[in-house]
Formats: sequence, structure tokens, C-alpha cells
Amino acid sequence: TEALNMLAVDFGASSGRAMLGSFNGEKLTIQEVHRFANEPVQLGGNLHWDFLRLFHELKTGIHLSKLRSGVSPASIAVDTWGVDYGLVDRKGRLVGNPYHYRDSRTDSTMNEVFGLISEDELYKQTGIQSSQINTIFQLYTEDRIRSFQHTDQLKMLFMPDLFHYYLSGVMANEYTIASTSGLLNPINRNWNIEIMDTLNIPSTLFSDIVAPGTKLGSLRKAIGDELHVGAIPIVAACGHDTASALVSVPTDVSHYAFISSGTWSIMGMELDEPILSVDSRQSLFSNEGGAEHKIRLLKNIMGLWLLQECRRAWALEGTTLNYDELTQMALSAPQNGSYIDADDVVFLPPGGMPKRIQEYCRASGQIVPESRAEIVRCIVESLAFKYKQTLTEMEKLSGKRLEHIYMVGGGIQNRLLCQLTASVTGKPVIAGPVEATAIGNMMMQAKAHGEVKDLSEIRGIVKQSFPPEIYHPEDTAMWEERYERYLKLFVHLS
Ligand code: ADP
Ligand code: LRH
Repeated sequence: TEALNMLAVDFGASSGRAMLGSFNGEKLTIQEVHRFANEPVQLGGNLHWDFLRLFHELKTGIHLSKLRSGVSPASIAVDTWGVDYGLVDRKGRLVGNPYHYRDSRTDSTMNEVFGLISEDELYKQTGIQSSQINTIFQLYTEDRIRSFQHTDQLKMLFMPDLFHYYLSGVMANEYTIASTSGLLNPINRNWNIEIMDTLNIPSTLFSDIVAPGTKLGSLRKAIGDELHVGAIPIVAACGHDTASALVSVPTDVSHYAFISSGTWSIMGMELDEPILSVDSRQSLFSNEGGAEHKIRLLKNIMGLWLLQECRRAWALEGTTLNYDELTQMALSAPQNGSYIDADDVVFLPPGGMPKRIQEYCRASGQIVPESRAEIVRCIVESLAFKYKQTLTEMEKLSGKRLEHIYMVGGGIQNRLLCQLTASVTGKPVIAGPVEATAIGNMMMQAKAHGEVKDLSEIRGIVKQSFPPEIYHPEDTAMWEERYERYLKLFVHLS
């Protein structure tokens, strides 16, 4: 039989990419057809998506996929990071450029919202940890809605929905991306109208929720003509990149820890039902939605953003280093045992990262990492400690022992981080695939085509197609000791 060709377009923070997959019924092979920058633009004091440019890159990806393989793909699906959205008016026009979640307009929003509903109640009602980046807080401050006379003429589309809308003309909110908003009821997995009413967010903004793996429609004729392709089906796969990545975790056990390692490190576990307890809120876990109605109990850890931002800062100073060089530097750096709490919100906005890390070490009474190599070392070790802490919390919350840590995403190319994760946690790390998000996106398309049946079949195919690499713990006693010291470092800061 003929192979099924699918185009997955993944808008990540460190880059966007169009990946072409070919599935022959047993194995998936992938090739990158287009990679492009996805840099937010500071404009008039706010940070925005460069939506028009990115739509252009998406079209370029479609065009190149046909050039590369000689045929139009059998379908296309887009995924992006969570929480961001665009607004579209009654005539389908984009209302302003979408904001980027690292914009500062939500800096004090959470406290305003907690005046209307307590943090505890909000967690019980939504299952999502309060973080200023969440859609719910972005919408609460949304000036574009307030300036519209008839808000029922506006629709909000999460970024993957927005790309799908301009590709197909069909408006829908896909479930996994909607689950990052803080506006769903985690029990019935539908819009939480009560919360919207409490916060004066018009419920008419939202569309029906579609399940991951739904065919939405087909490519608009005008775009097909422009790119010399036909009416390619547009599929809502898992619109949320992390949900997509999780689809392709090559596991056959039901209780395991995962780390989706990209710009963020998203660490969590899969459950059938949400955990909405105070303990879960206090340890900052969210209950997001996954394929096949799974709940993703997870936490956003600041992740390799810290390293990305240092790299950018050093490039601005005139030294451009690639990630291999950065990892190499960290390997040979003196281990002065200085750590940061990688989750502190001071690290959220872009700019001046090396200084902020040094300042953090100074303020917590530690040796200040002076060289670039020491800073990189500090980041990587601090992340590994954060993973260990998160793992311990998850085991406690769920009452399950998690014997394996699956790491996926671009961040697994940082071999030092994978090894340290194994050593610090004392658990084997199973790493791969690197392009987990694009692969999960493709396999959900394959599911929409009826070519695969379920998640466990998909994961078997991924394991066959992209054999993972295993890291075993080393020097565990030494790391145990350092971890104990790390735990005591920031107690007085919080
Ligand atoms: P996202 O989609 O969130 O932008 P990716 O999955 O593309 O993230 O992962 C990006 C991260 O992967 C970068 O921040 C970088 O730290 C890491 N990375 C990429 N290439 C390499 C490499 N060659 N060696 C080590 N780390 C790498
Ligand atoms: C990872 C991610 C994460 C979201 C964040 C905004 O890319 O999607 O799951 O919370 O970006």
C-alpha cells in the first residue's frame, strides 16, 4: 500500500518547523522541509507574535513539502505552545497582532482576579495553577475586547486554531490547547461558563470544542491556487505542543514521569482523572488535557529558556556559541555548587539573563558564578534538581512510584542534562524522540485518517521508528547530598 504523507507544522519558541512524515502502516519516517525563526516582536511597549510572517512561513512549508516529495500531503496540522490566542471579527479579520505570553501587561493581573475569586477556588474550578501567562489572565486584561461594542461579533482562537482558521476557513477550539487556558472545567472537560461570568469574560468568544484528531475542513482555494496544491484536508491534531509531544512518548507502562524538554521543561505524568487538591495547587501542578481524554498532571519548569536567553545575551555581547559549545563548556566548568530556583518568576521575561542569574546567587548568599561556563553549569544542575523535586511531589500526590523518566524534545540533545537528570533522581532516563512534538502531531493525523487505532498503538510505532537512548544514574550518593543542600537554599526567599 501507499505511504501516508502528513505535514506537521510546529511553532516552537526557539524555532518553527514544517516536518513531513511518511507512515507505511508500521513505521514513521520524518524529514524537515522548512525551519524558520519564531521571534516575538516588541512593538509600542508590548510583546507580540509576528503572525503574518509566520503564516507566510507556514505557506512556505506547505509549498516545500510538495516540492520535496512530489505530492501534496494527505493532511496538515499545526501545533504551538499553550495559552496564546488571536481575536477574529465577524468578517474573519484578525483584530490586532496576537500578544505573546511573556508580555508584561499581565504582571499584576492575578492579584486583581484573586479579588473576585480566590486562588484556591479558581484551582478547584479549573485544575490549572495560577500563572500570569494563562489565557484566563490575558483575557481578563484584554483591551481589544473592551473596545468592541458588540463582543458577540468577536471570536477568540488559540494560536493553532487561528492558523487552522486562516488555512481552512473553519473556526473551532481544539481540546488540548483549550485545556491550557484556565477556562475549562477539568471534570466535564468543557468551557467553564461560571468562571467566565465571574471575570466578565464574554462566553460568546468561544467556539465548540473539538477532540484531537478531528478533520476540520480543507485548504482554502485561494491558498491552494497560490501554492499549486489541491484542497488538502486540515486536521486539528493536538494543537498544544506538549500534548503532541506526550502522544509520542515511547512507553508501554501506565505510570511514568515525562519531561518535555524544549524552551520550557514540562514535567508530569498521565492520569485518567484530575487531581484538584490543595496539595496539588500548592506544589504548582496543572491538570491539562491530552489525547484520548487523558489528564496531563504537569508543571511548567522554566527550562532551557534560561540557557537560550544566556546564549542570546552573549551573542549581543559579540560571542555566538552553539548549543554543543555551551554544553561542552558546562562539562569542564568548576562545580562551585551555586544554584537557582529555576521557577522563580524573575526569570520569565526576556533580557539580561546572565546578570539575573548572578544576582539570584548573590541574593541567596551563594558563590556568584562569574564565567559563562559556570553560569551554564548552574542552569543545568538547577534544572536537574527541580526535576527531582517535581518527581518527589508527583509520587506523593498520585500515590504511585514512578520508575522511569521519559525525556523528549529538542532539549534531549543536551546530553549533560539527560545524564544529570538520571544521576540526581536516581532513575533511568529514556530519551527520545527529539522531534516528539511533530511526531505526535503526525500520528494524530494518522489517527484522523483511520490508519492507527489508539495511543498505545501509536507509542509502539514511535518506539519502533525512533529507538530511544537510555541514561543510567551515576554518583548517586554525591548528588543526593548536594540535593539536600539545594533544598534548604531558597526556603527563606519564598
Ligand atoms: P521549542 O520547540 O520549545 O522551541 P525544542 O524542542 O526545539 O524547543 O528545543 C530547543 C532546545 O533544545 C534549545 O533551547 C536548546 O537548549 C536545546 N538544543 C537544541 N539543539 C541542541 C544541541 N545541538 N545540543 C544541545 N542542546 C540543544
Ligand atoms: C511548551 C508550552 C507549555 C505552555 C507554555 C506556554 O512549549 O506549550 O506547555 O504552558 O509553552
